Amino acid sequence: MKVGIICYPSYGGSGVVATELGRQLAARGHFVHFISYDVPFKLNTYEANVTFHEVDVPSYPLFAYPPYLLALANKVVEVSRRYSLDILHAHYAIPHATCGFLARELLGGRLKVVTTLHGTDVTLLGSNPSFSDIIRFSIERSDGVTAVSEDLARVTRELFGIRSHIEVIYNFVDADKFRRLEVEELRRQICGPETRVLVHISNFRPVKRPVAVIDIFHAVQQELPAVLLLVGDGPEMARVQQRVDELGIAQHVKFLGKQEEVVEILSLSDLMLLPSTQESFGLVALEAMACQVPVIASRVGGLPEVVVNGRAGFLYSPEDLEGMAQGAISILSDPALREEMGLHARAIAVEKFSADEQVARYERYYRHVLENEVQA
Ligand code: GMT
Repeated sequence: MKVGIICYPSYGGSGVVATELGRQLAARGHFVHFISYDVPFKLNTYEANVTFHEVDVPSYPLFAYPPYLLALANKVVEVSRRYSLDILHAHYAIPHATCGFLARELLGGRLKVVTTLHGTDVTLLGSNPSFSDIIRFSIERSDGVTAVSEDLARVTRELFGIRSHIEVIYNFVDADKFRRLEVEELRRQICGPETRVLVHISNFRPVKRPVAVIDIFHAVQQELPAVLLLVGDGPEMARVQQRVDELGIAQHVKFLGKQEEVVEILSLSDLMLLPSTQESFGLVALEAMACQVPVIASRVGGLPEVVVNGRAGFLYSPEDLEGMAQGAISILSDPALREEMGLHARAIAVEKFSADEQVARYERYYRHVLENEVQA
């Protein structure tokens, strides 16, 4: 198949999933065309069967806001004509599903559009009156719609009253790449043998609650020798730094900034903290699990489908920071429990969320859409 993929190229789960899906499809012999304003950050090397097409938005004195959607749709049409795309896979509803609709109209219907909903496109933007109608319209006009968890499919149906089928295809992890590495030497450089290593990886948006991460860590660190690795950057970073200073724990918190590769960091880690207010799936939790890192997380959205409570970590209501700290302490103070949970977490990642299985499901779904077999 010839597949166009439109996604956000910067840091963020939807871009990571879209890029990894494209690479896996290309490895299976499909021709994949990424179309975006920049090269997706995980697409950092030559890949057979993969082409990137950059969208340029011309500046013009009348454009207070550059019309990216229009330039993107125009580029999709151009690429589709040149390479005879079969499928356009839009990751994230805004503006990509809308772009799919526009491009298909411009091509007189000669393109099938599959939209994958990733979470905040529905849960945050979907309830914003500035976008809700266009999101509903774009979802309803897609030829096929997938969601990354059962919970997200349910929320989408409830929020928009959508009655057509939404196919749930879970996010996935390359379990050969995401595996626990031997990093004892590196770990020795970071902390002493008794020190526990906690990690939080995100884009530091309010929905991730990185300030709560600091509070949970502080409670843990009062009971056990511990360090916290913070990976990523974003709008909450200044508040995070302020909280670290207020609590006087700067020497225990390491700011690592944005990192392209996190397998080594996860391999150093004993526990991940993810106290988000909302999480449609929690890709970063799955990556941690694949590296045998148990997860303490909020019982929200799709997280219970990923972090199996009591096996891969513990889930709490998002307000229950005290519970999260106690859960972290119980895992970190019992090496056998930590090890056992790590192994369970890896087993769940491999058995339920393997790239092979989920990518094959996307392939099957594309074929259904191409054959017009999408259930109404
Ligand atoms: O989590 C983010 O801030 C980024 C966002 C995105 O769209 O890139 O992530 C969403 O999509 C990811 C990939 O499907 C999911 O793993 C995340 O759970 C989801 N984030 C939220 O629902 C908050």
